[in-house]
Amino acid sequence: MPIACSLLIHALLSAGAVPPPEDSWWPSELPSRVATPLAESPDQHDARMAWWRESRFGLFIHWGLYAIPGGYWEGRRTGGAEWILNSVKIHPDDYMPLQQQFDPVDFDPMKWVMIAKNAGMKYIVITSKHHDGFCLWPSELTDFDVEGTPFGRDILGELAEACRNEGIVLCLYHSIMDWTQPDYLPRRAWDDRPADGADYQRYVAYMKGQLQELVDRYQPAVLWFDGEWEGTWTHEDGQAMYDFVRTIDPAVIVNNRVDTGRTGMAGLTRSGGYRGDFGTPEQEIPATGMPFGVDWETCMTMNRSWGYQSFDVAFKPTQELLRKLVDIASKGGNFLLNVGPDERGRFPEESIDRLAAIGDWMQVNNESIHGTFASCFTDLDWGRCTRRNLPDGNQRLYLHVFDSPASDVIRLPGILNDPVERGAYLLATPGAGPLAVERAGADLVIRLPEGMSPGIDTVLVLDIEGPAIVVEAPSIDVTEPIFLESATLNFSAVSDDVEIRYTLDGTTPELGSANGGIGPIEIRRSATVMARCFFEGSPVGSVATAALRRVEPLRAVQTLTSRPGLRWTTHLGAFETVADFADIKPATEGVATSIDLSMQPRPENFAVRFTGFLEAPQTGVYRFSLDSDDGSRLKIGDVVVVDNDGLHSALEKSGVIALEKGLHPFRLDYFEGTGQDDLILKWSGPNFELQPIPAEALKR
Ligand code: JFZ
Repeated sequence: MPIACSLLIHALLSAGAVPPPEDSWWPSELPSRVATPLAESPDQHDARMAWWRESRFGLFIHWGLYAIPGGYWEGRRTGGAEWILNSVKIHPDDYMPLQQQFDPVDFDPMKWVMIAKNAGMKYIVITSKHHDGFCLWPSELTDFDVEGTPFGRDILGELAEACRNEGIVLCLYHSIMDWTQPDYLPRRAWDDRPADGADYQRYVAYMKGQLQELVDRYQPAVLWFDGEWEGTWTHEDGQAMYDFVRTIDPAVIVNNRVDTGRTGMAGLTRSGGYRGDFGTPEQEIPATGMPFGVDWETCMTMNRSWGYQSFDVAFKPTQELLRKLVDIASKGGNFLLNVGPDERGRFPEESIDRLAAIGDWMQVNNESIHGTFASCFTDLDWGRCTRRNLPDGNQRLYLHVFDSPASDVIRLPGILNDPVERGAYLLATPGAGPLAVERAGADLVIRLPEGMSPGIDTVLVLDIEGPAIVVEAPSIDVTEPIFLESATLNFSAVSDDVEIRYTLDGTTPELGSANGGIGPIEIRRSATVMARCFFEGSPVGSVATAALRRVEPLRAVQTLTSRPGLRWTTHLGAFETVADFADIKPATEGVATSIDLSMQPRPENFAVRFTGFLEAPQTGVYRFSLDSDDGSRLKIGDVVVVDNDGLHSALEKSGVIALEKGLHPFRLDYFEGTGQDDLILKWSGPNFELQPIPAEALKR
């Protein structure tokens, strides 16, 4: 289908072809096409992300051939769900014939869409293709698709239409890893199909062709990539794929698994130019949320599996699922909750029940989720908070009471705004008498209705004057935790209405302690700094602490001569820590003037050691940031400055050390097990920002 057609469908969407919503809130219109998709301004970016940010809640659907075995293979309960081909080591020739059994006679896309919609979900992400390579739409580029099944129907097409009719946004999960497509590499170890003719670049072209089909046929609003972690998919492939899909559909939103910048299960995107519009924490919720402006979506199963397995009945209770939704919204993220339909196309009863119960709550309280943003409080002992800006410049707080408070009041700690006159009320019964709100120093205290038991989550509404100003611990600004002669400290708080008091001897600051609000402070001795805010004479928020240590710089060494470049050696083996290759003799050796993996002897199971000297341009404090996949360790002199050891995906760690001007013995150990590989070392120091170590500083 030509681009003109997807243009038309976007036009239809914005022209209101979607039936008008019956509830008060609805996603902003999907943005229309822009001429230069990749050079978007912050405003254009916000416009593209708006519907997604407002939605907050979506349905993930993992469905494919794997629903037929459903975790059983050859009469045995094997588990594995959508990974069964891999977990049971099934040969593609034994797996692919499942296609002939795929006949989900109960598939009813309208039923699915209504279940999602009634649960308060605004979008659906379904697997167009999972790791097994089977396609849920009739693809021109493969026969391993739904067209070749007894069922024969275009599943994505029918679901897209049902979504369109109900105003649910259709999104697609698309796997990069593909266990059956003949050009995909690496092959599973038990897959003995001849790999001679396999051509990974042709596989990438196949993917692009399929994504073009998907965009043309179904206009997915999100492309949710996955399976990017095998070493064959590179950062360059990721960048190119992101740019490709944004070029064929400038409005599309793309997750960060398109590129190689994801940090494991935590799912956030590392710094360094990695593509992706949002982070993808998996089965977990970031403990403290993310800084404002970082978009993320937690995906989670209701039981333990993504794909269908009849025996997996470990479903989380409704209360837990709903409170996760609220917790995520209170941290500014989206919740993508999964259902694995069975081989007939039915959602498990347990999933249906839970979504219905969530829907009952959302019916009354959805205003406290959709279109809201993160809490202004880091910690509330009675529940969570979400917020919305009101047209008059005031702010609405939704106070989600989870647990029966010990008394009949809840406390909003450290909030300096006054409530607007109306007071607080229950979202479920706005007309009932208002709840009294009183100021108690820096806190607001709200009286709960008598005998209230919160149930899953009772939502109170409180409008406050202007954007929330909440006093917590002051921030202590200091360049590094170690210093040579002296260090400069700065304190700051969110409001000038509070005073900052600090101590340097590890005692809790009191009203009579030194005043931290009058400019920078210089210290010359090691200190445990503690600082706290005071409002009208009383302490507010917690105590901030920082340990600052005065140190001697590591002595430089004298060498008779030094030459440019570090010496490197490579070592072969399946290592799990950097110690494992200490005694393995080198496979190759040479000299490098930059730290990278250009000398890597093979794609997997190898190690590299760099040795020589690092030249510190000045005496001072240096920070080293070491990002590697898998493990690495940096030693300067006898000091382990950064220990990033062990088998892991890309992970950044940093450490500080004070160095005298001159040469210092340097050793960097790195190893790669399997999958992607990466090694990035950067430093910052006296008068320069974090950057790669220049060739001039590397000696031997
Ligand atoms: C991936 C898939 O393999 C899985 O089948 C499902 O689709 C899920 C949503 O995504 O699972 C992953 C991906 C990455 C990690 C763990 C599970 N990881 O990096 O730790």
